[in-house]
Amino acid sequence: MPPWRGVIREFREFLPPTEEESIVTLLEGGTPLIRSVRLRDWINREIELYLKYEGCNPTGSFKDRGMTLAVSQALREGITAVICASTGNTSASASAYAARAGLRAFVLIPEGQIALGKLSQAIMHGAEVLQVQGNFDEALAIVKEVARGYPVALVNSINPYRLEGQQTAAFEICDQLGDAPTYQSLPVGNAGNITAYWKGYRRYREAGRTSGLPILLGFQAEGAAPIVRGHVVEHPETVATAIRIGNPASWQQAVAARDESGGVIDMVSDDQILEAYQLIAGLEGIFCEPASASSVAGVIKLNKAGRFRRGDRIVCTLTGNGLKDLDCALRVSRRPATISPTTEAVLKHLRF
Ligand code: AN7
Repeated sequence: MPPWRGVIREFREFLPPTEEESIVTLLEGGTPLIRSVRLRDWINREIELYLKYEGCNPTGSFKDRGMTLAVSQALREGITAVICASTGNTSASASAYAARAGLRAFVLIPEGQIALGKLSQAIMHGAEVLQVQGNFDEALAIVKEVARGYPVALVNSINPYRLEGQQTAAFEICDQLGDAPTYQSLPVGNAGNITAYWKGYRRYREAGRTSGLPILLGFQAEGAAPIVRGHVVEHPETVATAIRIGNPASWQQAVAARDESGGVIDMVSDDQILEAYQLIAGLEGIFCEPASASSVAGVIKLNKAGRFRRGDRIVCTLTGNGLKDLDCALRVSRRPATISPTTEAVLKHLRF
């Protein structure tokens, strides 16, 4: 097999054209679709469960799929700076792709509310990071205004190139499974990704690459569930900081995608998210971040309500890498024992 060339080159026929010289890529995409056995057995032995591990992207999240298109487009238009508001992953991705392209990056993040791994990424890639004393929704409103008046490309998912690129995860899942799954489960924050997946599944179906479409399942955190509750949440709160969003930019598109697919957007509690987070790591050897685990937490919730039938193929997308948020991992885990440097002390702990 030839080496992977990044999503713009791999899926050229399905994406807006980009000339070779303006492609900015870190060879994103091509992430594994891992068949779950132990977690599947824990949930329901009659279903098929697959985990699309987007934490394997170059900056550790699915955002890279859209950022390669958005930053390539900015370069093509001769724009020399990008800007975004972010709960963390968008800022990490925008900073990395801007560094690669030689563009300036400005990122606005809610103060004290993003995982340290993501903040470290933005800083390391040389972005100008501004911590806003407010939440993501407030930061997004500001960057939209700035981008309207100044020569800077807005690279949040309201930039249409972002969603074009993020469709490629759906393409890959269809290629990996040989057809569309029965269900596609995703975390929902700003609601761009679920919108992009639906676009991608539809596009592949129209091109005759699949025989049908999946039913979409989207999950918000209970403390940040505007779509489920039907109103803006002024003060969103959740352990899953990536989806701590009270007024999603792609709200209407996500609702349309949900309805067209015959699916649901539901919510899961922080406890359910953290349970799934630990199960995925402990039963499958896959470390994802808390927000990502909401896709599995939601499937566990719906399974208990009797939603699934024998043979259903369910894909849960694990949107980001667990290494980004080590504080959370250590908070929910037992600390290792400290022992004296003797075989005897080790054996005492092994309890054979
Ligand atoms: C790991 O980085 O909004 O519903 O600013 O980082 O498309 O917003 C991140 C969102 C899911 C939700 N999982 O996706 C940001 C940001 C992870 C995320 C989502 C995000 P959308």
